[in-house]
Amino acid sequence: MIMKEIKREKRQKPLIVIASNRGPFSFQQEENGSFTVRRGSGGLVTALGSLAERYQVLWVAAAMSDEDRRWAQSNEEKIQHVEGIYLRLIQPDPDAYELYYNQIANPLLWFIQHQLWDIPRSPTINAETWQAWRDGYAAVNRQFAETIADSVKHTDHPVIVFPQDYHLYLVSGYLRQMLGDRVQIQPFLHIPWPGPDAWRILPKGMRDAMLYSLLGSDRIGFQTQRDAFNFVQTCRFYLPDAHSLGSRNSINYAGRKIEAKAYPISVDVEQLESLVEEPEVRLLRSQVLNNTGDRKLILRVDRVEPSKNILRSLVAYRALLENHPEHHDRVQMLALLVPSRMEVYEYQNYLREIMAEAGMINAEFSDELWEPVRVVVGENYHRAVAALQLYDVLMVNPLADGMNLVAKEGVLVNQRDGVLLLSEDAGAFYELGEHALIVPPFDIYSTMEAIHEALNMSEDERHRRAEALRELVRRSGVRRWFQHQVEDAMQALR
Ligand code: GDG
Repeated sequence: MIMKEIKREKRQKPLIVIASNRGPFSFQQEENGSFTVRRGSGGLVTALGSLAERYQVLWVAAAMSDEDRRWAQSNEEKIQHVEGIYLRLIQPDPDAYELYYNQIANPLLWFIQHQLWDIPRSPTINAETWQAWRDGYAAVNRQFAETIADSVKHTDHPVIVFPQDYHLYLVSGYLRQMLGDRVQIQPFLHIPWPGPDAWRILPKGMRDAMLYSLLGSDRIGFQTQRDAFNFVQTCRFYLPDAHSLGSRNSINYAGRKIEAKAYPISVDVEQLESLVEEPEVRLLRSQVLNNTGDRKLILRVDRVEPSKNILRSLVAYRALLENHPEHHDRVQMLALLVPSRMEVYEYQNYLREIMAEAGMINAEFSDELWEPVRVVVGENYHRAVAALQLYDVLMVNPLADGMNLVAKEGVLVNQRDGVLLLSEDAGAFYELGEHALIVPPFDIYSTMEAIHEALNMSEDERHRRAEALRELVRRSGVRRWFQHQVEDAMQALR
């Protein structure tokens, strides 16, 4: 019924299918049984907002909570129209989902792609890993593909499917088997794609399945050229029948040409520029200001995540206070940390180490008026945006990061001509690096020197750099990011 509706409506327009682990909405059930919808904050939701007027959009995602599941079960129709988007939630078997999410995607793939393994000790691939791969990762990916195939089977529109990120590497292959060439398949990977060496950790059976599946796509979107290039090299290195004929940006496989292309993600410029005017953000801004006083603010905003390299920035800050006592009582470091994967031992432990290091810095350097570093753990996006307006130095020093949106948000909303300290291993480096101070993520000495340089930078230079950065972000934007991907897929449909 709903598919017939999709069919009648906007007849000539392509149907865009987004597939992602987490969907754009969450549901809450009220006492009277009805559901209220809460819109997620991800960039893709925003990007689609404007596209939904021009295209039909179907979003397939996994139900995240019992209420999401109840919402999905309460509807006779499998696909519902919610805020301009058609939505279909899959309900994986909880055991399969656990294996897919907590055994393969988050520990194994995330750790390989951010190169976080301490390889003399881990990982150990054992029978459980293989079972998690088959009964978890592959099974849930197949369920996504089956759901997409079922949702589009009656439409005569051109269909473009955009599977998102490392949770769904096997969707392209399954979909190609199920639907043949009648769909365009174009995954986008939000996280880094490392070179061939990093992938030796993944056993050949899993690696081949993942790479061959991705080669079932028409083109694959990455954050940077570097990721796209690494993907091409990985395929050439491991797959004897994948070639790169006269191009660094595509693979020829099974008579088809699969493009690897960079689409750097960005932020919602309009939304952020209006958010900073909201009363709640203003209030939080004055709280941050009260706390910092007239000291210079060195800020970082991250999930508690080892790849963000929070600990080394604290160590570098300690080195600054040791080597440059002129900054005592003139600076404050503020780390706004969003809890993430707190059930995982490595993440808990990482947070403990951060708190201990911050505590030691305060123990050593504070006086009755000055608290050298504050670490605030909790979720508050408005507070993050408020603080980003006030930094003198923004510390973005990840070991590996697909893009890092904090860097882009920061330079857009900052009001103090603050200086961006940016790791050369953040995707954002390729767009913003020219006007930032570059910090090599492992090098604490250079990081300390960069903080010192930023704190001493002339107003003119700060202004020049900050203006250039702001303009770069203003000219991009998340709508354009997605529009480029849609245009490329449309081009191929013609
Ligand atoms: C992955 C990739 C890639 C901050 N405080 C809160 C909060 N934030 C916002 C930030 C920013 C977002 O969360 C974090 O985005 P990042 O890009 O910095 O990092 P990841 O979460 O690792 O994102 C990354 C991104 O995907 C997009 O492709 O750039 O490389 O790793 O917008 O301002 N959000 C909420 N509460 C807070 O307290 N909800």
